[in-house]
Amino acid sequence: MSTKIAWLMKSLLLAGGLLTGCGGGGGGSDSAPGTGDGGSSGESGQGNSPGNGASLVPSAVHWNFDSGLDGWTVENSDPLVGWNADGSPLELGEGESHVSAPFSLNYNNGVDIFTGKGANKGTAVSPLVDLLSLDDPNLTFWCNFDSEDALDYDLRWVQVYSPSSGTFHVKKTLHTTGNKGECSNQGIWHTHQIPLEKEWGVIEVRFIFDTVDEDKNTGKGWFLDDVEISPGSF
Ligand SMILES: [Ca+2]
Ligand SMILES: [Ca+2]
Ligand SMILES: [Ca+2]
Repeated sequence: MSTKIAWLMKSLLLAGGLLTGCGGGGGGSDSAPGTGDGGSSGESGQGNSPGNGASLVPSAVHWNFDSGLDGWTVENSDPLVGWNADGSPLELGEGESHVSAPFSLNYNNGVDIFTGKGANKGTAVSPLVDLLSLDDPNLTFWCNFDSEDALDYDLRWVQVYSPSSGTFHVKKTLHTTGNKGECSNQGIWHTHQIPLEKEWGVIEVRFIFDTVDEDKNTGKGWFLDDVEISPGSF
């Protein structure tokens, strides 16, 4: 059974509430424009504190956002639009705005990404995760979006960052134009898998959305669910 199929099967179990905990799956990496800040101020979370206020997840982890932000912190440029763990808007594409019910991590105001006050931007930051105990770790997540089909607007990035060293291990651009690339399935839930390296040690995952301007912000935004860091083997 391929890793992809195994991941999809596991995710279906997760979506059905038959399994809780962790799992793994798929990706790549490339460059992204400077989005170096975003912060990792502490919130609730699992594990011991690494000393900077953020929670430390000691090993494999799965975030379904069904009871809230699961320790993730968010920073939004405009209080009218931003990252939340919620079920609004409920519908997305031909389906719902979550994979595992009832919530996903999503960037919008419950309707769209328009504020009437210009551009808006937000960063969602995971709790710290220690990769050292994980063999062939992967970051896997379900993704869906409804936004401007453009290379320069309604931008989406995923990053993997080590706060202790200030190192970006992954800066991956997910926005494309013309339905190209691995994240071209607008309105359709799909998975991404990004290989990590245990030697990176303690890392955090960041999702960043930036409208860049106030035009064509009638889309519902960006949606993520069942984000997971886990060993590569099944
Ligand atoms: Ca929302
Ligand atoms: Ca969920
Ligand atoms: Ca736009």
